[in-house]
Amino acid sequence: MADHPSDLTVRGVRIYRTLLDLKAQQQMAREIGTVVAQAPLFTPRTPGGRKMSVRMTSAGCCGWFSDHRGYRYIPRHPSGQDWPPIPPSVLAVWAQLTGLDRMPDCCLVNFYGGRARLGMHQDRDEADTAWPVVSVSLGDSARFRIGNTYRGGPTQSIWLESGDVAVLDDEARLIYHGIDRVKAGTSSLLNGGGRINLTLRVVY
Ligand code: MD3
Ligand code: FE
Repeated sequence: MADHPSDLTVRGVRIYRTLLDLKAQQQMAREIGTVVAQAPLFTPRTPGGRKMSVRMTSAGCCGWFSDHRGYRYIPRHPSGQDWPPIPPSVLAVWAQLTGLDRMPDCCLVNFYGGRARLGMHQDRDEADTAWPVVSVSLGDSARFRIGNTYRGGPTQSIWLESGDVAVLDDEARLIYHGIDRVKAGTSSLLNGGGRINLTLRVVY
């Protein structure tokens, strides 16, 4: 794979800067628009009862969900409809970067508008966390905070921009991470602004 000069690895998180050029970003944004039209964004609640500021939906055979009963994957959108299929352009990025024959079960779609943020957390709702996670950023730039495999301790922050793709595997797969803020007006990719992050996961 052609290396981009500004690609970098931070605490085991591999970041491919602008892996997607503008045309590829536009294509993916259109395909995610179709997903959102079929499976509208909703506002999950934390187990503590608070509304999350990030709105979410999913594609694939299951979708990530949260309410007072906890975090989990569910087989249908809260509307009762099936989750739409994961778009081919998204599966192609997974295949290219992981080299795996196994395709992801879930593409979680996170939408950040206004002051949305995501607190520091670990991703461990999947049955086997040995599988990698792939993350695609589209739209406005976001401050991504990378911590440690334990809660607390020193962190490092970087900006994720539209078209950047991150791969989380090995020790980075169980690292605490979060999004501190999104900078409005840094991208014109999405109509109405904001940021979309896609995370591809093997769940079962
Ligand atoms: C590190 N999403 O959906 S993407 C999430 O930008 C999530 O919406 C953020 O954290 C976002 O769970 C961060 C980068 C990312 C994604 C998944 C990871 C970093 C990760 C899984 C394990 C470790
Ligand atoms: Fe996460």
